[in-house]
Formats: sequence, C-alpha cells, structure tokens
Amino acid sequence: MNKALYLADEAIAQGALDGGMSGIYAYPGTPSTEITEFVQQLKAMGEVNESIHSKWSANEKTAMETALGMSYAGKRAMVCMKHVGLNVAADAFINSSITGINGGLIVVSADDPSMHSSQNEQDSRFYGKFAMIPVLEPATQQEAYDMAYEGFELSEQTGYPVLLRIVTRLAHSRSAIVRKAQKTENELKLPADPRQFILLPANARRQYAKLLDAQAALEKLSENSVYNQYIDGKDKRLGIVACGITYNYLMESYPDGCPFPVLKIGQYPLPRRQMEKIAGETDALLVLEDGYPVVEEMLKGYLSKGVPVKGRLDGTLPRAGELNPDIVGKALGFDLPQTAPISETVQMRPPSLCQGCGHRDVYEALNEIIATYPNGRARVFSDIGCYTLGALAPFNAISSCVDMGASITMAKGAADAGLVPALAVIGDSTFSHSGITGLLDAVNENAPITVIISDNETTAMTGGQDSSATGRIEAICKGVGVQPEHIRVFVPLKKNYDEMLQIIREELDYNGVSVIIPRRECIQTLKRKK
Ligand SMILES: Cc1ncc(C[n+]2csc(CCOP(=O)(O)OP(=O)(O)O)c2C)c(N)n1
Ligand code: SF4
Repeated sequence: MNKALYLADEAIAQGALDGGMSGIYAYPGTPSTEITEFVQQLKAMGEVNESIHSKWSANEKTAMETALGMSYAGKRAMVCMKHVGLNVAADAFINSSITGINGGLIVVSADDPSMHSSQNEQDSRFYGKFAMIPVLEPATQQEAYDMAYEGFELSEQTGYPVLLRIVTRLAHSRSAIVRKAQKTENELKLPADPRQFILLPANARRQYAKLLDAQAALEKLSENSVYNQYIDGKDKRLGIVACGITYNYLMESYPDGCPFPVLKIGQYPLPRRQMEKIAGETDALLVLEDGYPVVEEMLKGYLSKGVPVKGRLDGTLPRAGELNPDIVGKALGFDLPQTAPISETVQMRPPSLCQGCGHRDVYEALNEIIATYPNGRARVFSDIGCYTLGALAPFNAISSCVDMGASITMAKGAADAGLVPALAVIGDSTFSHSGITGLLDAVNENAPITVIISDNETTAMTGGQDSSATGRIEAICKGVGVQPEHIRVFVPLKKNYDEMLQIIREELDYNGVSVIIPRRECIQTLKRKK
C-alpha cells in the first residue's frame, strides 16, 4: 500500500496527478500555493510526465480560462487559487457553469477564515451555489486526495466544473494518504456540440436551461455521496450538521463517538433528504461550518418546520473567524481546557520588511519627499505584496491596500478628485496580475499620477514564485503608452539615495503619467539562488 504524509494542498496535487490531470493552472495565493508547487517539484524530480502543464499564470482569470481551454480540448485540468482569486476569476468561473466542460475540470479555491493572510474571509461555497455546480469540501487530507482523484470523473459525469473548497487549517496540515491507481490522461477530444462553448444569447439560454435541469441530478448525487454521511446517535435532543473540517473538531469533543446524530457534509448541493431526516429526528440542529453561515442560512430557509437551528447566526458560535476544537467544544457545553497564561517576556512581533529589502529604500526616499509637501495631502496608494508592510512602523507610508491592482486605479481616482500628488506603489507580480489595465486607463486620460513599480523580480510575498513580467516591465509600460522619458529605472540602494530622491521629485513634478521602476532582486530569492 502506497502511504505517505501529505499536506492537504499536496494531497490535492497528488490526487489530481493520479486522477489523470494533464495541466494545472494557478496564480499563487496563501493557502493554495503549495498545490501547484508540489506538481512543479515532482516535475523537477522527473516523477511526473514532462508534458503536464504546471507553469504559473499571470492571474486567476487567465488560469481559469486556460484550464477551461484544456477542458474544451478534452483533457483534465485543475485551476487553483486563494479565495479572493475566485473574485478575479469569477467571470470565467460563472460562465464555465453555463458552457459546461468537455474534459474534467476542478476549480480549487482555498479559503482563509480568520484572515491569516488575506483581506477578507469570504466563503467560496457561495460561489459554488451561485454557479450551481457540485462543490466538494474535504474533512481530511485523505478526502482532499480522493476528491481531487475522483473530481475529474464527477465533472465529466455531470458535465460541469467541480469546485473543491478547502480552508487554511486543512491546506497547511499533514496526514497520511493512501494513494490510488494511476489513471491515464484523456486523449485530445473536441466537444460533441460545436455550439456548447459559444455563449451567444440563444446558445447561453439553452445551456442555462440545461444547468437548471441538471440541479435535481446534482442533488441526487449529493444524497448518495460517500462524503455525506448520516451517523446516528441515541440522544435526539440535538442533531449536528458538520461541514468539511469541522467534523474533526466535533470528533475531538467526542473521542468515543458523538451521542447526537451527525450529518457529515462534504458534497453540495446540500442533500435535502438527509437534511430533512436529521431535522425530523431531532429537537434542534447545530450547524458547524468554517467560514460563512452558508448551510445555516439555507437550512433556516428550507426546513421552516420550527426546528431551531443554532450556529453562527444565533450566537451559539462566533459570527466571524475560523472554528477550532475549543470553540466547537464550548458550543457543546464542554469547559475549555485550562492553559497557562502567556508569559510577560513573550513580545508581539509584528511582521516587517526584511533588513536589506529594496522596498525599504523606496519608502525611505518616498517619505522624505512626501514630508516636503504642504498640507500633508500627498498620498501613496499601495497594492498587495511585501511592500504593503510599508503601512507599519517605521514607515507608515501608505494609505490603502484593497485588492490586487487597486493602487494605480485608486491613485487615478484620487487624482481625478484633485488630490495631488497621488502615487501608486505596486510590485512587479501584482502589476502583471492586474495593474496593466489600470495603467492604460491612466494613460488614456494622462492622469497626473506617479506609479512606482517596485520590481524585486519575483512574487515574494507568497514565497518567491516566478513573476510573469520579469524583464519586460519597461516594454509593457511603453506598449501601454507611457512616455518613454517618464519611465525611470534605478537600483534602490543606500549608495543611490540622492539619485532616487532626484528621480522621484522630477516625476512628481510632471503633470502626467510617470512610471518609476526601482529594481533590485528580493534578497530572500537571491539568497536561495546563491
Ligand atoms: C486576487 C489575489 N491573488 C493572490 C493574492 C496573494 N498575493 C498577495 S501579494 C501577491 C503578489 C506579490 O508579489 P509582488 O506584487 O511582486 O510583490 P512582492 O511581494 O514581491 O514584493 C500575491 C500573489 C491576493 N492577495 N489576491
Ligand atoms: S521577502 Fe524579499 S521582498 Fe519580501 S520583505 Fe523580504 S527581501 Fe523584501
């Protein structure tokens, strides 16, 4: 028996490879990054077929569309992202449920309840419901493997993409996995219906009607899914619906078995018959789910038989943040385990830019210049990356960080409102992810903004993945229409400080779009290479 320890992320990668995947498409984002990295590592070790695609995409939308293209050609594809990445991919994702698939397609969205490294804790299951496609939610690493392994067949059987939703605690913890027999990759095979992927209104209406008709069959699959289990219990005062990883948290409270009936949920749409059974047999329901109260809201809607439903909405569980065994135990009436108080010698260590990081030099120069503007009105709109740490002491240099690409567009909007000077700070990877189109908007109106593309030649924040515009940033800016004389490059080092100050001042004085590119490799990737 082939058994080994895997992170859930790695288990998904291995399950997809064993399940006959021909390509993985992704943009990095915690906690999903390790899925693609695992495929890349196996490829580098020669353990995976050379032809299997595993290079990073420019963003989640391009990843989603490319995976859909591979599915169109009949092969099995996986696309991976963090939850907010699904917002970026949403146009393609939602429409892929209208086109349906040809080769099996799995969309992995890794949610981050408690926002360990994210801007929000949105729950991807809503997207699954929105798209009306099957959603899988593993409770264990083994289920993560199995769902990726079998997900392509579920996708091909139903004709729709399958959304595989995981959460940080599962993604980043390890357990033993038993692997299954290697499946062969699909042959190239074009869709039987030439109109399937052409979403002209007449075709789209027909495809949408098909999707609506498929709902009953999808629900039936959920009723019979091995991932949805009704586990009876003697004490009918309470029934517990435990989704995904929360089933483990529940079992930690009852190592010898739960006295209450439990409905373990791992596949959606919700199995209505099983839901009605547990509601019919118990006096009250407790819903455990990591993320938003998705199931709780649905249950309140469609049971409406007067069965009290407890969970995040009635205060039995906290409304926000991830669950854990203690929180679940407390909701079930157990005392919290006593833990030692944290010693006073333990100090909080806020995150900070590495010593020697080029972003530091950029902020030092920016702060010196900004301090010279009267009224304290100069503003730096930032983006998402290591440079977002410029929000913290000692720099306190930035005023915003909203979503990938929003630095340039927010600076333009503020400049439209008359805020001068308006600066944007964006990293090279974020620029290629979703900064280019914003720059085009700014160029089209010759907005008076200064865009600093702090180029460390990598995607540092997520661990140093390749950045898709490396070596081409000036050419892209020129292509977008920035005047070549207002594309300025320097090396952010102490010895160049005066030159940096001079260039930034000159470009802030220019009444139009200028791009400044401080370029020095991230010292962490440099160290690894050396
Ligand atoms: C839509 C979306 N996808 C992915 C992420 C995860 N993420 C945060 S910052 C970042 C890229 C950072 O790279 P770069 O802009 O080059 O800055 P660096 O960290 O290298 O300084 C990524 C991928 C995210 N926050 N949002
Ligand atoms: S990882 Fe690289 S980019 Fe991020 S703070 Fe450290 S040196 Fe700077």
